[in-house]
Amino acid sequence: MNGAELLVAALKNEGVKQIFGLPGEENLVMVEALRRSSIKLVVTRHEQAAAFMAATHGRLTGEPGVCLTTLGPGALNLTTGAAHALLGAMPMIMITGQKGVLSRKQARFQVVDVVSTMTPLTKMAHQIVSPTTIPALVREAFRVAQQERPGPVHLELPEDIAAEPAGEPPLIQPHPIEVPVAQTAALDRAAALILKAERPLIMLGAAASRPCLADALSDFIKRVEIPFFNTQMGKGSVSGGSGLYMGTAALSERDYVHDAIDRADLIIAIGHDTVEKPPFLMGPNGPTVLHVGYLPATVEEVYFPHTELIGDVGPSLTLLAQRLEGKLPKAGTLLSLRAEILARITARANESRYPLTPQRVVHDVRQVMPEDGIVCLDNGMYKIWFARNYRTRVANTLLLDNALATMGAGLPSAMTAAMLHPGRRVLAVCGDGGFMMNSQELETASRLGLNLVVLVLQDDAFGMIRWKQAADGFPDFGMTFGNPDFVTYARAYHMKGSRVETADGLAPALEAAFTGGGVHVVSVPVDYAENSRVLIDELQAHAKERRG
Ligand SMILES: Cc1ncc(C[n+]2csc(CCOP(=O)(O)OP(=O)(O)O)c2C)c(N)n1
Ligand SMILES: [Mg+2]
Repeated sequence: MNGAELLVAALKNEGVKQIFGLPGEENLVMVEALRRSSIKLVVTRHEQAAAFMAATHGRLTGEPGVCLTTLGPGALNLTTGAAHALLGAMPMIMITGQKGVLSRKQARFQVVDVVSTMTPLTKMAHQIVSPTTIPALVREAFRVAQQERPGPVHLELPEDIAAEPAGEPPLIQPHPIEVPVAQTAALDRAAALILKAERPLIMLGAAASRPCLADALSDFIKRVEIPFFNTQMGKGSVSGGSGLYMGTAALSERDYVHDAIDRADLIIAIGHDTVEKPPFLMGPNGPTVLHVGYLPATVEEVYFPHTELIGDVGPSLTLLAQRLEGKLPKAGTLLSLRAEILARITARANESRYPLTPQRVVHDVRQVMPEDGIVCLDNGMYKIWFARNYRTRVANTLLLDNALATMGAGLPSAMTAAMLHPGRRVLAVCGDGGFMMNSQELETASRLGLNLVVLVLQDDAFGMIRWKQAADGFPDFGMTFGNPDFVTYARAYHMKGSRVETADGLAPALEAAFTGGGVHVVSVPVDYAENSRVLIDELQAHAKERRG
């Protein structure tokens, strides 16, 4: 065995089935080792997409996704994906090539210090300097990537180490990671706090979406019957169809869901991660906050929990429910606000206007997506509308990035979702700005034979920034652009494309696209006048109403 073959064997030992990547000449020994292994090489058209795909694999399965690139330019193209996985707590392994370390036959050609570049963007970044270290390094990389708080790990494999004879060293067998359960004293303290609350409210944050947690969390909510809201990344962690869902905090204050948040005397924040835009702002006079998490909360100006319940969240919640079940007559106090909040949020969702309103887009998408269908958002204005208005009923069926909040991840993340769940409908929702950042991956999606619909919201602008520019009183400048004809663009990739031409045309266009199979691009013109009308004017009027 050479170093690369040993690395591939160690990856296989970790259960890796595919590697997303775009190799260079420094990876050729590794590519040859992959060719002769059972691990599939999924070649993308840009390294950033490979990283987004690997990160989404980590997010959806809990097992690190793996990506591979060359040195220098290829490795640097992984940086945004690394940050996306680091802030989003997605387990991922990045393997990059490098010129030889034992001799420098090409001097400094293409050489940059990738390990140093990756150090602040990962949980661990390491150069492999000898094949002997590979079994331990790979095991350590997977342990670190997977362990709470999950995230990316970088390994650099220089080409001469890849080719170096490695012998047949034994591999290190992985074992499950078990997080300790919260201590009895902490459980008793948390239970006492909840038992005396008059108006309790649960908040589900980003870590509530860990794939292994869905059942225990749903069970806890059902047993204690305390109403809940979620952050954007906590969306979908519990059945949203339950009568306890109060809304999603897509804004930090003054949205309708804040009517409940502002009245709560106790917020049980499960899995909140302060990488997210704050779902509410803690202040000196606010409610008591109990933080429930795998790890203690980071203390911030806007988030400083009064007490914590730290440990494996699922089993800890089960123990907490045993202390609370049937003893919370006031659990549902804030439920009286629910009907009003949800009615305000869904107002005018059926309006027949063309171009379509964002509320109508969300409404129609929900109609064509089955309960287990997966919607993957890129980043733009529509993310706020989907976070506020889209109801989820199955865990991890709305994937969005409210941490790095990078544009360009929508299509690659949907491709991984479609690979992992070939039997489910998968929809990427992108703005015309974000779509064009990684639209070349349409070719990858079609080469992989995926069934996937890509909805492009067309406003010929970086709409979100244009809206903020206007909201902040700046003149309209620098945010508009032209677009290709997206139908022709799709056809150029040998796939189907359609354009929504009427107010009622979106749902049928999506339905036809899903029924037709393969990769299909649907473009829909969107009218963002609703941003200011609802998110500024209407919410300001509502705040005044509440004060008065
Ligand atoms: C990679 C990256 N660049 C820039 C931004 C800042 N940004 C956030 S939203 C946005 C506009 C997105 O435009 P588009 O994709 O067309 O969506 P829209 O808001 O128009 O619906 C920009 C530029 C970002 N989040 N990520
Ligand atoms: Mg746009």
